[in-house]
Amino acid sequence: LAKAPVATPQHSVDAFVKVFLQELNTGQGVTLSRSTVNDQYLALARTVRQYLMTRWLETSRHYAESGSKAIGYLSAEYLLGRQLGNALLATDLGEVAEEAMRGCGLDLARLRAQEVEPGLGNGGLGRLAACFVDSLATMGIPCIGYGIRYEYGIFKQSFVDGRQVEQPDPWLALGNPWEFPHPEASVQVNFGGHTETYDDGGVQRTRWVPDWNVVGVPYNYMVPGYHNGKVNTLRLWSAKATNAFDLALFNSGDYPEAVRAQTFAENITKVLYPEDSTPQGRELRLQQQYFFVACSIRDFIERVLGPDFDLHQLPERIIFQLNDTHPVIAVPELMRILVDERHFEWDEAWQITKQCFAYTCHTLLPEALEVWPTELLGRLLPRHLEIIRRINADFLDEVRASFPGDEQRVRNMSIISDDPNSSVRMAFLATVAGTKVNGVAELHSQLLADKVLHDFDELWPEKFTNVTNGITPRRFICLANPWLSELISDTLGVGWVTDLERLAELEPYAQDPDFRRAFREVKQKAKVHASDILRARDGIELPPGHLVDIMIKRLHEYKRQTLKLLHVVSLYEQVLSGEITASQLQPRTVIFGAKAAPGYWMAKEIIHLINAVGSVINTDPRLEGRLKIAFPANYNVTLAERLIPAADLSEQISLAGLEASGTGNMKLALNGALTIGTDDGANVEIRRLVGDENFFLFGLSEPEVAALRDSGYRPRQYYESNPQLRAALDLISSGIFSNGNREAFAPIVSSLLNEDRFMVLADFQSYMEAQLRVREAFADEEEWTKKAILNVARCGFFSSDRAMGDYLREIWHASAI
Ligand code: DL6
Repeated sequence: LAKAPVATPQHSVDAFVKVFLQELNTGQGVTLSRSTVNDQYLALARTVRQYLMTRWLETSRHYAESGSKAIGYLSAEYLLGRQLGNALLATDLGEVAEEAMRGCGLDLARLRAQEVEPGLGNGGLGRLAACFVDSLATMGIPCIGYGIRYEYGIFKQSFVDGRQVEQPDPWLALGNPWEFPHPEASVQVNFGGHTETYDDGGVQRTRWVPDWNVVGVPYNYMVPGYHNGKVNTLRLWSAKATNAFDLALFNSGDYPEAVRAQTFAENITKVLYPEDSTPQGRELRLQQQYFFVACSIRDFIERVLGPDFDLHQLPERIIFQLNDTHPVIAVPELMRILVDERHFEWDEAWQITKQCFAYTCHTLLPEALEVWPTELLGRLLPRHLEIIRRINADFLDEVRASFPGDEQRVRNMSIISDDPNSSVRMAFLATVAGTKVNGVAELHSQLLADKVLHDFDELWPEKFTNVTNGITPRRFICLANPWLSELISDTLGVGWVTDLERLAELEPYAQDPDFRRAFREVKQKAKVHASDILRARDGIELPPGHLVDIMIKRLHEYKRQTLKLLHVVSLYEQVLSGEITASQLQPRTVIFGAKAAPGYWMAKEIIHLINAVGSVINTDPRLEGRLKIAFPANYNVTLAERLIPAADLSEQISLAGLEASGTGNMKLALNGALTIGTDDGANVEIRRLVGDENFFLFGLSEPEVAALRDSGYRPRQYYESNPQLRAALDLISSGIFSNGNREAFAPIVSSLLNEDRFMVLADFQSYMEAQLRVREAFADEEEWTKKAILNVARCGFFSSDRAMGDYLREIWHASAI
């Protein structure tokens, strides 16, 4: 009995209602008649939790007993999205819950809407981590996702006079039924101080003498597998002060000083850094990184494996996947534990450590490759800096042995750089330590090996590999698009949800007029649903009959929201100048969803411009309502789930060679949107799979970009030689979008004309031509539908289950148990 977990409640409406009412009464302390929507949501979540609990306990027991190798996914971000719907889907309780709530006089959809999504990530990287843990649970792979329980997630965005305003996101304020705190399993994390050597029975050893510490409290989250009875764990760490406050100071009345230590410690997990390309708030960010990996490694070694485990066998039990460079400080941490605490010889410790890590790079932007000043690293983590120096010295010896006399190469590859100031290049450390280094799409992996980490590829070509990203079909098809799911299941049966390549069986149906009609009805329902959400959430109307053209992603110059905007402004200008009549416009609504990092001034100016253009064109009667911009604020996972199914056209228009992969491109294609895109990131693979005729390609290729840059790119030439482009830019400069103020958007225009780092002007003409092809294709409803169906049928490859299969085979060498 002591071993057996509680029995799962019955899968029936009556049983569900009973548990729900119990949760309401004993969990929330209210009766149904006096309960608020929040009470009801919390009780409902706790009810569904009960159905997962036995499976969770059983899964952990099974993993522990099997002694098999686990994946430790180390990620500073998990952009989870709402949990309730996913838990209902995984347990197949959707209909039971709906009926049970109806029986209680409640509306399930209303309760689901009460959930505040955990926005513990910035964008693609964090959402990818969430997709990966979902797939691993669904595939029955032992995995612990380790991360940070930020008290405030990604900021809430609103617009004031068209400008982005950021507010904190107190996502925990109304209670969080999905987490299980375990203060008894807390871990102490040290910082600062110095190192010293000492004599240990004739052996000289080094130890770290830190001068402050905090405690990491784990909060466990369930990660339910889809219909397989497995529930994995996501363990997020929260920082607490070791000594809550100084009682003497408190008694003396100096309250602020008495709680200073507490505030200081708890700041570590207070906020998610709203940056996805440049490290900011440097010291606190490094504290966050070390904090969560130190907690995670100690947790795995001491709690999961236990004190008697022989760490020589560690590589047989764990592989830590480094999700970008944020967790890379885990490498010297494991070395420190092995050498300083467990007294392994250095070389032996290094052999073990090297087998325990693999590294995924998610960027090609040089400014996004993290470097830490040695001054800061040495002050915060003095022992780790020493360890990094030794790893580097040994590594550079290896480089010298392989390339004798090539000191330039040695300098280029050194983990510690002196240019311009002494700093540690975390991507290099990860590459040296990792068993494998992977990029996230074919082109990205190739550019990593050929350019960003070229010297390393020459030294260790076998280390470099590609795993193209994927997305979970559970959230992004089943939950987001129940109408499409139903159509697919009615056509193919239900197995496709965990075997997405089976979507290929839809291919012949592209030729079937009845299926095409059904497919269009699905799109129509999704549009109506998205329209209802936008009306209620933002007061935005989606005009019926419009082509829904969607660009949803972080606001970044390299992603080129300005190119999309220039297209809209150019169409507007063509109508104003009489070059075309409004009736010649393909009725279209362009939906933007984008947050800008609060410190990224230019990105925020671009947001302002999008809103300014929107407010003018949306109200100009000369357009006859045929062109519209919709920019709902606070784009997040929940909104993505509503918008993606409604899209006709997916904008993936980054400058070639800069988007590592993209995953929105996959979600949109799998929901039957056609892509207009450059040959960048995973677009390359999407185009290859769906076929040229079902994809609108435009723009320079990556080698063309490099050649143009080398030959001296002069954006103004494009302005001078292309009347349509000039007219569009001049219209922005005219003040028409800024109440006559000609200076309002001058910085954007001037940056495009004089620098244009991301070659918007060079790609403008090609983009406009591709949009004309879109217009023509959309006019033929049957042909367009065929293309959309083929996009769905041919994109099964982009399931995160496939991506996990690739990692398991190529990198982790682990399997389901
Ligand atoms: O791999 C997930 C995601 C890619 O799809 C995007 O292309 C890429 O921009 C994003 N990278 C980041 C990290 N930036 N940095 N460092 O968010 O990763």
